[in-house]
Amino acid sequence: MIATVAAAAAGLSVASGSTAFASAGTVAASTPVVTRAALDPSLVSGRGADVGFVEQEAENAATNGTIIGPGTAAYTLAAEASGRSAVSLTPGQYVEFTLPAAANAINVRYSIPDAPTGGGITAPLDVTVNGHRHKTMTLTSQFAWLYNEYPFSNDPNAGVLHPDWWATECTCVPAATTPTPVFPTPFRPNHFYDEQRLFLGRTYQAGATVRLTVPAGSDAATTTIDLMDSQLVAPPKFDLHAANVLLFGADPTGHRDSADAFDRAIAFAQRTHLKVYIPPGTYQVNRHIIVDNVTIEGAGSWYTIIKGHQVDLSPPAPDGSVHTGVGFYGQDASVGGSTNVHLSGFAIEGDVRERIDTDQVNGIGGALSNSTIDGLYIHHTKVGIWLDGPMTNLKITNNIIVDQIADGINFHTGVTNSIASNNFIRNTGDDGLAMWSEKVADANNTFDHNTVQTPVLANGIALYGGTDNTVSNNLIADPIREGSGIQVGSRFGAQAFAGHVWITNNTTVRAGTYELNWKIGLGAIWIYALEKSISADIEVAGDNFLDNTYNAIMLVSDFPVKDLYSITNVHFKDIKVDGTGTSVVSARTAGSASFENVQARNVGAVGVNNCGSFHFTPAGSEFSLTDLGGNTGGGTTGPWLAPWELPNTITCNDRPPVVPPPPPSPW
Ligand SMILES: [Ca+2]
Repeated sequence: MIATVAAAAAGLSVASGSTAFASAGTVAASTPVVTRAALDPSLVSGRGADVGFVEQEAENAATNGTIIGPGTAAYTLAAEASGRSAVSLTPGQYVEFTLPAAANAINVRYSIPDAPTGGGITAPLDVTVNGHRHKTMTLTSQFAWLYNEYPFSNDPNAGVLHPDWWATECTCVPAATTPTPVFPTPFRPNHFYDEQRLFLGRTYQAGATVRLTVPAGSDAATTTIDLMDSQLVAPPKFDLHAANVLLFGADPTGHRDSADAFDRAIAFAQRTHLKVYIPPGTYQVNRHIIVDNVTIEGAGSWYTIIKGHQVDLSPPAPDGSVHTGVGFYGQDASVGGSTNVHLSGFAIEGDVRERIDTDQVNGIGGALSNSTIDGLYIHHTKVGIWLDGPMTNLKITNNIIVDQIADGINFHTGVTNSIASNNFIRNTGDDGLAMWSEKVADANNTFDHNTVQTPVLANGIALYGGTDNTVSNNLIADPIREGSGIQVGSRFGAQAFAGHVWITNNTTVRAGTYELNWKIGLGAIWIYALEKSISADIEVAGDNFLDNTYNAIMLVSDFPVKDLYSITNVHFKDIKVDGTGTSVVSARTAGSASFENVQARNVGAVGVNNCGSFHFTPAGSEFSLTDLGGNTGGGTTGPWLAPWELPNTITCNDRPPVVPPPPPSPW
């Protein structure tokens, strides 16, 4: 039951023509349009996470509401939506999905307005299945809506947080400008969406209709539905041969704090070499559970919910945290870290509503060597999984990490021989997946077959330094601002890149954001020399860059360091570029790269935008391209890699007109 692109177009036409139908109350159920990252699944086959749910975009469903987007401008509801489009409903309106496969559970991604003074509101959403009222969900914007400059604010009325910082809106430093510019409020609103899971109470077959209706009287002036996921959740798992937390006093109703009971169960399990089992229920935990040499299994992430509220710490903790909250933490690396920890089959529901970088309020933290994290659902924490190494041999598999204040997963400081595979990451407030080689290099790690969607800030996947790391078979969609699909950057005090960097068989779509400070478009992949030259062996092979908002490939050094750092030893091979708003390659650095079998089509500007390091001497650009053959295709300006561009013809135009490409199609 995989719909085609043609069916998707049909779905759109039903939706867009729905107003006339709506007045007669006869909107027909549409053919289900299943997508992955808002694309026909056949276009991303074999890439990204294999998840247990199917995605349907609201903009492809039946509705009497209003389709918003597509649009990529930061600080807009459309840009943060999957596929850059969603459906906005006023009270009384609905969107209706037809199940493409049997399902007993749904997940709704939505946005409702903030309170006038911040802090969020709640609002109802009625769910009917096959015309029968099932339940009213209580939507919330308490975890959405950030404003202003880093590290952001929950106050929509606040003036600029850092008047002594350069602001792109006025192209000035407000505190040093007369008269002092005043920016309209809310200033830089973002992080609009949230998502919520719901059991349907029974299994419905393919063809059943799930209608989401905003009831009359909702406090939300508009309720925007981005998408619905549906799935057939397996029954809960039971383990009778384990240390059951209920026997140690845990409360599955969520009324009493269960943290001490968890500690007792873990201590018993460590003594007796049993697993810890957490049966179905909601368990209140408002602090870190320290884990070492223990296996903790839930009944499944839909059944076993570990949920906490944020707690103020006064005085601050030794690590600087001023809050704590629910999280499973290994011992700190400074005392040796933890080992042999295995966590699986439960949800962590945090309560993080603001970004405080010194707070350890992550879902999983600490140092976890020789360990596994599998099948968790991590929601509303600061970072889903933030490791502070040195540590080694961690496997992170099959997790869903959504609605985070900062990153999805970060390998920070000396994480080695570890892998994150088949994870699904959506709506992070910073990089979806990152390796940050601060102080000590991350080495021999792999991010493989993950899906990353709609990071509202920064990149889908980012490598900041490191040795012999791999990013493979991932699917990355819809980065929104100050980042892009994949970044390889010498930034944030990271150790230099060394050995190889393999970026292989990934697909990006609708990537390449508008860099608000530089006021130029970024590439879907961007290699960025900010603090060091980049000269490791970078192999970019087998990747597909689809529907690139600007260029597909960018190599850049920041302008103030353009004569200090270069990017060399980069090799692109077996690449498909389907649609660029501007060029295929944008080079804004000294250095070189080779290209072999890089096929491009629907290119919106000259194939290579070559600025080099901006000296514009008669010798040509400071950046050279090597044509190793097989580089075909192009756009309205001719072949993308034409002989006249080689090896270093200056073609510098950072802001050419953007030609929106057609939707991606089978190659
Ligand atoms: Ca959408």
